[in-house]
Amino acid sequence: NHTLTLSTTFPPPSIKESPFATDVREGLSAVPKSLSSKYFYDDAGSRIFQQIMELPEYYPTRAEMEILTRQPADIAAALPYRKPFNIIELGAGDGLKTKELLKYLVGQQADFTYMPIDISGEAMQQLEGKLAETLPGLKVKTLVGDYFEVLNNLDSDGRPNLYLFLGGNIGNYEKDGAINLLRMIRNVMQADGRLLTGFDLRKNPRIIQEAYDDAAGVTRAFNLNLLTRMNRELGADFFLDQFDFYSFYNPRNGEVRSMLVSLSEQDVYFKSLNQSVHFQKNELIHTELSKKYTLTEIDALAAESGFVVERNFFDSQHYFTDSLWQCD
Ligand code: AVJ
Repeated sequence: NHTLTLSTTFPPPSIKESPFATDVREGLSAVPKSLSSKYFYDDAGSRIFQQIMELPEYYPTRAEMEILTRQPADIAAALPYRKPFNIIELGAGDGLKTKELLKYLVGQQADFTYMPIDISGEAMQQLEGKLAETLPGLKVKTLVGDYFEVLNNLDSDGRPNLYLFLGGNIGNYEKDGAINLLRMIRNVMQADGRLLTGFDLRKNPRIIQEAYDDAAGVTRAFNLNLLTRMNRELGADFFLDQFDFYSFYNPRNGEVRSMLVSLSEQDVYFKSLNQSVHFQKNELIHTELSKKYTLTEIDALAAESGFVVERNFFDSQHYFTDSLWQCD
């Protein structure tokens, strides 16, 4: 007696699905619904993010740029390196801010190799080209892939490493995720290693609220682009006018939460998942956490991940810090 068992989903998810498809399927069947903010950054989303960084309300990029432009000498002097070292940057992106620090170090004839890591091969090629043009004396070794894999297979040539995690990207992680990532860095780090991480700080709540709900609606477009991306990459049939964008800052815990709101009860069909997702009227899709830290929270996070804060580098308004950590 032979029984043939047929898979109820075709194609089988384990074989055909992209990580994006899996995460969307899981995120939109969960209660409450959520999507990871890392999926904001397709080509269109990366262009919208460039526009966000130029908004009058969006202060973090300018604040960190000020730190790296005005204090590269202080940052360099705080490093214990008098011999060749590496600068390993997680999520380098366009590398515009880092260039200020690199420029200073090249001018000082510091002996180091810059190793930017990014998931996007295209971004790394562009960065390499741009650096070859503007800082021809700089030694660059680009690394393409997932942080975890690249860091665990990295050959630092026996040199001490300065790890950079700039831009306030740490703010997108929930507490456990942030500790996991920082411990992973701690595990690959030697005693003479250092970590420089960007944290957006608590400030007047109105300033933060407006940075994440700008008047021109660019942040709104950034969020709605997730629906466009699912339409294109997963064959979904989202109508963008059936969703609203909402974000709010809670000054009691420092969390900006962004979300999409379904404006009607509706079903959205995903062709490539062969599945529909039901939305109640006013149901939410959580899209992003952007956590704002106190200095006390930064100390605690360092301690929980095996580090101590050596020094904070602030902008003139104390909106942001690039926090230099060493192993505890
Ligand atoms: C790139 C993660 C630092 O959280 O401020 C900007 C992304 N989201 N506006 C941030 C973002 C909405 C940004 N980071």
